[in-house]
Amino acid sequence: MSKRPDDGSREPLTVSPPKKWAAGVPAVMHALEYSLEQTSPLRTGETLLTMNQVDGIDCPGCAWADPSPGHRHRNEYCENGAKHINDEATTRRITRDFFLEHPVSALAQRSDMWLNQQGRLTEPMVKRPGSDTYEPISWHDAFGLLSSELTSLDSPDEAVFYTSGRASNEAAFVLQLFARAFGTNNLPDCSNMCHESSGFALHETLGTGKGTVGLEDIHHADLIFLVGQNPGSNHPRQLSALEQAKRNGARVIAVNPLPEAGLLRFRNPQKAHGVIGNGTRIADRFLHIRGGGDLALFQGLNRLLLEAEDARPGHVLDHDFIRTHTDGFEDFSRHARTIGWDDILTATGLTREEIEQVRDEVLRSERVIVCWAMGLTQHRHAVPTIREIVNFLMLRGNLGRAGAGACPVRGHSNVQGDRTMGIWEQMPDSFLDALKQEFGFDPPRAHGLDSVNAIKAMREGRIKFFLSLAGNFVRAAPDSAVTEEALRSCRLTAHISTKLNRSHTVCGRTALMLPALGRTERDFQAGGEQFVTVENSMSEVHTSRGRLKPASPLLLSEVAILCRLARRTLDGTGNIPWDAFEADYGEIRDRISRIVPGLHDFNRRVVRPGGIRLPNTVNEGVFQTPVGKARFTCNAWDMPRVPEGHLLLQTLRSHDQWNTVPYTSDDRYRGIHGSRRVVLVNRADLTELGLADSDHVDLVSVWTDGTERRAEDFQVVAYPAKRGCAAAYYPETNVLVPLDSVAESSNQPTYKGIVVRLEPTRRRPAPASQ
Ligand SMILES: Nc1nc2c(c(=O)[nH]1)N[C@H]1C(S)=C(S)[C@@H](COP(=O)(O)OP(=O)(O)OC[C@H]3O[C@@H](n4cnc5c(=O)[nH]c(N)nc54)[C@H](O)[C@@H]3O)O[C@H]1N2
Ligand SMILES: Nc1nc2c(c(=O)[nH]1)N[C@H]1C(S)=C(S)[C@@H](COP(=O)(O)OP(=O)(O)OC[C@H]3O[C@@H](n4cnc5c(=O)[nH]c(N)nc54)[C@H](O)[C@@H]3O)O[C@H]1N2
Ligand code: SF4
Ligand SMILES: [Mo]
Repeated sequence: MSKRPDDGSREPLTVSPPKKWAAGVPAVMHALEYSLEQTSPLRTGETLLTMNQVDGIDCPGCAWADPSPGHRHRNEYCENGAKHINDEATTRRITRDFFLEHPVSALAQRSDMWLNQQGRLTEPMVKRPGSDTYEPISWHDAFGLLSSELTSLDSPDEAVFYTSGRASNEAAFVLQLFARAFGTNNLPDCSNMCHESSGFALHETLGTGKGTVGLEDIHHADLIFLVGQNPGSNHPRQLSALEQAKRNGARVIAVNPLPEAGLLRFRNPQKAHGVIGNGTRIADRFLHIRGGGDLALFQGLNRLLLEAEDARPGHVLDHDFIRTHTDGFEDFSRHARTIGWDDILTATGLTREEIEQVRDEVLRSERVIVCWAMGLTQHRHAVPTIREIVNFLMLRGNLGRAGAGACPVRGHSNVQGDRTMGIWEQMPDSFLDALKQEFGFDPPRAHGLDSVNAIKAMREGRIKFFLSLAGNFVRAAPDSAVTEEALRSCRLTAHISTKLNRSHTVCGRTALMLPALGRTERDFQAGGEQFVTVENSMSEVHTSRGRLKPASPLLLSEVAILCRLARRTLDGTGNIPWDAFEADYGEIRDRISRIVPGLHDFNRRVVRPGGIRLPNTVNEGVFQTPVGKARFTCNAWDMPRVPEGHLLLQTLRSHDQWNTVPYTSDDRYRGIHGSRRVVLVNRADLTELGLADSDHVDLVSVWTDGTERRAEDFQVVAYPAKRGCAAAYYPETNVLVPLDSVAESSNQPTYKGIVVRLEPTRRRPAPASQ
């Protein structure tokens, strides 16, 4: 049994009732408190006042869209955006002496929170074979090491290049260009673990992997579903958009196994009525669904809509839309009627009346939007679930028109842009052909490795080189112990990062830390001051310009790091002007404009206020599927199978973390303070399991490979979670997620669908060290 790791908890756990509203004045206070702990009032002002403004810094938080230029508030950010930006703008620094005091083996025992709190990385460091300490290395020597490892590989496919969604379009484009010129499509990214299931389902049915709605559509919808997402913590300004939609008469239906604060009521801190009033009710209807029950919910709704059409032919379905734009309706309509109510009610844990009431709301609404996030994508049957949502939208023509459509709410601020730039192990031939034409080399055509398959290949000794552009792969990936062992088997691991994280402590034989400028910082190159571009969840591409002095004179920009590495390694493959790219990012955008459809004249158009909205084919009535139409699909009923005495565990974010990086051990909206090692369980489940509130338990995951995966010593919190459904924080629980437990087709880890049993903790380990 492994020792309980230090999780950074400082206080005993205290629990208060979950909050019934999100934001308001406390949100502003918490943001300021965290910001001032990290940095000075002056720097806080400099970052926050330009955040999300035209010509300012794009928030490095989530991918929610900004209002159009004339409609931005002076403080166009949320509590969490302020925390994210000041976490980067911190005045704390890690210097070379730090690593003398903290060898790698000691850092590996530290919590994710502690590692992040040490501040910004300031110079390149190397851990050499056999050593336990990072030591300084010049950039020149670091590139030498990287390129000699790369050129000594037996095949380019022994290298893996991971990207996290913080990376700018320019850095992402340069990375994929380098990887492909080097000869591999091994370009896994955080999207493999995030919205991959959405991409697969939407591609298959609509011929595009992206959402179809913009902010204006949200404002003018009649009915908005929020399914499997927690906007109060993870997309806080979505609440402002919902508030506006509600003022225009919209109704909101939230579907979630947890009654999240942000789904219930919002007190807008930017408005007087949000500061002193009761705020706006968000969800008019809350469906307390069983985890993994969403496929059955939409199957039930679709069946009810078809039956409503039988009762009133010509009044329910949008026959025009179905006839003109879709394929497969007859098969779907036959199949949908075979899904039985017993199955639907078992999977959802809802009553038939609840689902019928939703049908009535749908029938009253002209314009319907479905928003979703990780609560849908991280299940085994995620792809069929999202396909069923597309069926649901198409039945009443809720696609391709104002105020209606599909809204997968993206996570990282530029995760969507990175894909547009070619960060995908399976880019289509059209993109690769365009690269060939532009740069005169033949990109590899065989699909590369995604995140899960990259770990498997490492485990089998097929990968020798791992480079990561931002992110924290070791903590983001499933099956922590397996992933760590896989990474350690590499000859070289290297991370282009701003802050210290656990991935730096899980080293290949040689390990490199390559510290980069962050988005908040000024970026001067030979061609003058640079800006970068990003794409939000609504396909808007715009600029981001840093304002702060760099954390250290030794930092390089992500683009500079990648261009210098490419120049050292490639020996002239392709006609690629790496020097010119580094000197002036406009040169990169020029090339992008000839490769990515919709980004023509990129340099000129992107600097206009509001930037460029990429065209969405669906909204133009064009469906790029093999049949040239949107496709209805027949999806078999499915739900997670949970044996007696077990619970379905979802692993999720607290209010106070950025993905793998917890900021504090509190989760204000859920009333949890002082510890992240908690598991939220319905009180009736606890009684049935013979457990009591605040008992200490180990979480043990049950998987077909017979291996026992255990996360030790969690405290039980009785919580209004759906019966049978537990929740605990990521990344502490990633150790429980089997590498083979993935969504069908998309290969996305099933972080929200893990079968566990709770075992009383036998022996409480000594308190964690700080
Ligand atoms: N502050 C902050 N903001 C963030 C992030 C962060 O870590 N911190 N991360 C960013 C990233 S990369 C992403 S992808 C997004 C993630 O945004 P979310 O998807 O909101 O993130 P999660 O915390 O994973 O929450 C999932 C939600 O789905 C619900 N859920 C779980 N299982 C099911 C289910 O089976 N059905 C239904 N209907 N609901 C379910 C959970 O109860 C929870 O409310 O947030 C982005 N924004
Ligand atoms: N159990 C479980 N696991 C999950 C999830 C879940 O819901 N449950 N969610 C999944 C999802 S949706 C995602 S997106 C992934 C997230 O996975 P990642 O994107 O890999 O992880 P992050 O925590 O966002 O990465 C944080 C690190 O990025 C670096 N960084 C931050 N800003 C910059 C920058 O500007 N430049 C550079 N070069 N580096 C920077 C810092 O060093 C920081 O430590 O995790 C996935 N894993
Ligand atoms: S909603 Fe997202 S993008 Fe907007 S300020 Fe908050 S964290 Fe940043
Ligand atoms: Mo994500």
